[in-house]
Amino acid sequence: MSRFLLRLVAAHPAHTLAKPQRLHFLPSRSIIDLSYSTHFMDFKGSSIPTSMKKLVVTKLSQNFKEAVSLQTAPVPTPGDGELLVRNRYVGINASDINYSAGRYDPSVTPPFDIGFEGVGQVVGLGLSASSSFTVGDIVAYLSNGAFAEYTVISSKKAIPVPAARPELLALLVSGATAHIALRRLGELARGETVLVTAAAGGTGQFAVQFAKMAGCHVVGTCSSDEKAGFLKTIGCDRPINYKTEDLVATLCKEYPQGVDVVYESVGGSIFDLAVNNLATRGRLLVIGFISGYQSASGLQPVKGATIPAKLLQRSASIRGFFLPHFISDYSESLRSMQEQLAAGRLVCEVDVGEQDVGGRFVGLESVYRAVEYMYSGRNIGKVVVELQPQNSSKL
Ligand code: NAP
Ligand code: X1H
Repeated sequence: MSRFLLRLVAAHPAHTLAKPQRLHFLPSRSIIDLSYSTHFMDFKGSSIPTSMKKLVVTKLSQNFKEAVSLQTAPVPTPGDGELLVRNRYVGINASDINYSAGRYDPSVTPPFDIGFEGVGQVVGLGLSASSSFTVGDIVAYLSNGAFAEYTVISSKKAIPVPAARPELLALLVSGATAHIALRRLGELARGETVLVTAAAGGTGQFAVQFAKMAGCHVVGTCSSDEKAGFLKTIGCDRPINYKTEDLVATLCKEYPQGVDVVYESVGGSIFDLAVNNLATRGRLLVIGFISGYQSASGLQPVKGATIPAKLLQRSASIRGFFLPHFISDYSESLRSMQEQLAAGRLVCEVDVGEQDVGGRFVGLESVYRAVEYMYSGRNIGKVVVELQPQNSSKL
């Protein structure tokens, strides 16, 4: 079994075996008078400040800079069954701007926290969480409010990992989306042709690799020759740089029978192109429509009226996929991907902005730059921001 095996705690009760020393160290902030203090100590003596920086949505907008402000806030206290995590890496997702626009839950009003995923160190525990975790553990998680130096998460959402590695963030949302969507909705068969759009991005890179592993011929779209080169290295049979090659003409010429499956996350004219190039009994997976997210509606017009006729004529189908609807597949999916990563069979490309003019994405301030970087189409792999709180000594 892999040393880096990811486990969902809730799904593995064996992990809840308590070590005796875990039961009597909790830094109960509720009984410490912090009014004259700037730090309190956890039981291993690491220093936790009383205040921290975090990103907060203060105004609903798809313009991330306008919607989100960097604030100073008290470091939160973990309640019963919760952990306080000092974040080391946080993941950027295209949908961060759907979140800041309030599209996820229109009933939620600002201010609210943002950021879907993080990896970091447990620095405090609420009561019952101490039976599963100890201070110093490294955990990855999918939970709201990751764009903060410290985040309180439910211990049920904490995935124990041996080290804080940015590659883990690539698996949590991006990898799991490709793995589960292709498995549940793709119905891939050996020898079929799979088209992946935004193929060199966070989730696209995994779709390319999983389709290849399923014995398919993989076509991937991207916006630069550097991305096309990367796609070759991960097994993409036919990278297409849509900036230098005519996508419509290339597909018509090289795939006249159409493609069997499309992993589609761009939307608009690329969605139309995908519909037009579906093979008989083809499946178009709607993973997202990033080309629309920066608009007021979040949508990008498509040629809707012709879709039913085109599907009928080819017995083709369009299938939507949203990761939270497949949570029952999540634990097994992460386990499988972790095993593949450890065995060297899966590439988790991470982009921490080294090629950006502003340099590496370090610190919460650079989340703005990282979102902008993604939306200007420059990332290769998963966009990740590194956080280095002043008191981070163990990571
Ligand atoms: P990503 O692919 O790492 O980055 C986005 C990529 O899309 C860019 O590198 C760029 O690649 C392209 N792009 C950026 N802005 C664009 C624009 N305005 N118009 C057209 N193309 C643009 O991002 P990600 O976080 O992995 O997300 C990719 C897609 O997957 C999004 O649609 C997202 O919503 C979706 N997603 C869905 C789920 C789900 O549960 N359904 C989960 C995760 C992600 P190129 O220009 O090189 O193609
Ligand atoms: C309850 O199910 C959902 C599904 C999607 C609730 C909200 C959304 C949403 O806001 C999203 C979304 C979420 C994740 C993702 O990777 C892509 C997208 S696109 C999107 C959306 C954008 C504009 C809209 O008008 C509606 C939904």
